[in-house]
Amino acid sequence: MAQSRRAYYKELKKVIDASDVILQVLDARDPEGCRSHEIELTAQKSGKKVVQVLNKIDLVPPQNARAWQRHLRGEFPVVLFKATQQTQSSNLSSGVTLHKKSLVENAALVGKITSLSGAVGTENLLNILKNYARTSKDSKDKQVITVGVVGFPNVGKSSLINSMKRSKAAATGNQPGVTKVMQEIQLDKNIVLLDSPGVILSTNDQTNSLILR
Ligand SMILES: Nc1nc2c(ncn2[C@@H]2O[C@H](COP(=O)(O)OP(=O)(O)OP(=O)(O)O)[C@@H](O)[C@H]2O)c(=O)[nH]1
Ligand SMILES: [Mg+2]
Repeated sequence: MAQSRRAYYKELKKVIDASDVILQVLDARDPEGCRSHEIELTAQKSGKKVVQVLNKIDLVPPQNARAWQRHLRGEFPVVLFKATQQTQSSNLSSGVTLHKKSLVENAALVGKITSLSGAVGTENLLNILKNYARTSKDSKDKQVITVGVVGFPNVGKSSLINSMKRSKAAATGNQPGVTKVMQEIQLDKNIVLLDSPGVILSTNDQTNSLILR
């Protein structure tokens, strides 16, 4: 376990180093608890932009999500997000024509299925990234930016990437540790997303130095 932990740190460091923009994915149920101030500071110190994404907003009351958004907005752009989940439900909603009677009788279930399909926040996020791509200084005429997607295990980094890409480009799962190595996904001609393994950074963790220095 310690071995894989170390390997995950190395992959995370690779992602941070290679990125112009860091997307920190936070679980809307406990955004402060899964925030890494170290990553934010390191990124900002080296001139990288940081964007906070409050993911899984379908699991909290809307007013909570908005309160967290207001709290973080003083420092960072914040996007409220719900990723598409690659379960049978999303297949169902795309592939099955439901009988009118069953729609009425199973209203709750149908509601659940339709709420599972379709992501929320992709447009917003894309606009922010496109804006950075347009104004990026390093890449002059090419205006290509690399966006590192980082965050605690299981917060939905890979699901977010798939929702942005509108396909299953990155493996996801309901267990932490699904993503093990850095993965590059071309979103469009200007934006490259980097998926990273989830790593929990605590302030008194010695291994932090691996990432930050
Ligand atoms: N309800 C809900 N579930 C989500 C959302 N986004 C992701 N999930 C679920 O959360 C779990 C983890 O998603 P992943 O995308 O694999 O998370 P990850 O951050 O890439 O995880 P690691 O690669 O293991 O660090 C999966 O079961 C997803 O279906 C969301 O917006 N809402
Ligand atoms: Mg992942």
